[in-house]
Amino acid sequence: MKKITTALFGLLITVSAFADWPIFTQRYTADPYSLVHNGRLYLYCSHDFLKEGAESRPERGYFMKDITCISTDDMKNWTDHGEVFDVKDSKWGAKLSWAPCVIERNGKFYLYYGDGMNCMGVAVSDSPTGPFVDTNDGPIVDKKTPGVMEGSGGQWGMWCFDPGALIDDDGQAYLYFGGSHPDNARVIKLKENMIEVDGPAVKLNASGFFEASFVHKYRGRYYLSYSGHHFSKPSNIEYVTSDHPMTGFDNPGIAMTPPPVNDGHNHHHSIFEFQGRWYMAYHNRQVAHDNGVESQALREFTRNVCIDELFYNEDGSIRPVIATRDGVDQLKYVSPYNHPYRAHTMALSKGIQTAPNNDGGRYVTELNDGDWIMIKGVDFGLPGAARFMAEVAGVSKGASIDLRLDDPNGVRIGTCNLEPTEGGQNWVIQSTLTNNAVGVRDLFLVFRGQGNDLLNLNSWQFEPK
Ligand code: FUB
Repeated sequence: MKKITTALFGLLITVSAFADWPIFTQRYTADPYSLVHNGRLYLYCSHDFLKEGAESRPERGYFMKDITCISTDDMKNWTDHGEVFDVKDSKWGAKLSWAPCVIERNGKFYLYYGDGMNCMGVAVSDSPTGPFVDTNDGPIVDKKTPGVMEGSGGQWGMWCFDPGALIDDDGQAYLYFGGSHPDNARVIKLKENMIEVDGPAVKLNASGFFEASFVHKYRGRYYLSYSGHHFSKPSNIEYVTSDHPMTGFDNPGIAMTPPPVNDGHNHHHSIFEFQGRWYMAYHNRQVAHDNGVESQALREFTRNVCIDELFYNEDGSIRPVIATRDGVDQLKYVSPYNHPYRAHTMALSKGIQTAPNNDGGRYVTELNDGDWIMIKGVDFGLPGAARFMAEVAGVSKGASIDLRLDDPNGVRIGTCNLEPTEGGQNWVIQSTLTNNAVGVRDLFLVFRGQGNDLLNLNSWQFEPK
């Protein structure tokens, strides 16, 4: 938490402000891959977790079996779309889903994923939020695909994973991938159907390449960025550029040094433009520290996604991204009036989970006394809010929602004492009068009561004065 001084209606007041990095805290997420679609930014992430091993001890390893998707339209409040692809929906029987990449073509969304380090599959959906299903008879690329193993090197051999897709301006699609050694960076053409390759894989010149291929275009040039020099620490995000998508990559540069609170572990990223600004998404291990995962060896497998702004120099080179805890601007404020604001969109949270709703969205659940969600930059305006309404279900006796500004213990603008209700998804609206909710503030909904599972929250809204 840090103190900030802010000007509100001509008064200078000091408030405690929570930092907003990491950007998603309810589950562990990693390897963020960006997709901008219809004014929203989507991030597709490996869904890290600690697998329970012998004697109920967590096991070290990347056991991820599904892909988490989150999205935003303001860069601060993130909607939790849950897990949008599960390897059980791979017809050919992939066992793992690592480091996805998603791209849209003609209204369909294609999600490429690594079955560990062995090969890659592709799952398809009509919606950016899934469900994605892989109906192919086998992986789209594996070590038998022509060109994959040719000229490969390194003590661990080719890691056939970490896909990064690009559809070029002429419609030709490419898949970049590979890992473990500088000789293992590859690109392969995709057919128009996006689920088959077209010709052999081609080796790329990518100085210091280790893993995590990503390709974007800026001013007509191709930028191949990747996690590089992994074993001669630090593990930077490095890049090379070219005028051609398959050859001629050169002019190595550094796009980001290792982020803070990363414990010397891996680095992974994506680069994208959203509403006229450029950003890099990446991961570190902040949430694991916050959750008290004490062992550094285990924190390797409990990552969380982060975002910072990215700037180019005049000559097109990338200025190394600076990792900040609160450096990204909110692009628009949240309007609390006239429509329900879904509870699974938030900037920060404590102790909560989300679960799938009957209507295809998600609701906030697993609420115990003192848990909260924070919605950043709520514009109450003047004269402000008169009433708060919550769409709740499964309310236990004595449960309430405390409405606070800027901090879980900040100014209280109301308390919604809830009537008990039956059924986890029998939604009812309950409300309370509010006071002193004016201007732009961070809204904390703090859940109060005795025992576990106090209530489920589907949406909330205010009525103006
Ligand atoms: O998430 C598993 C692996 O960790 C990815 O495939 C690598 O890029 C590294 O981030």
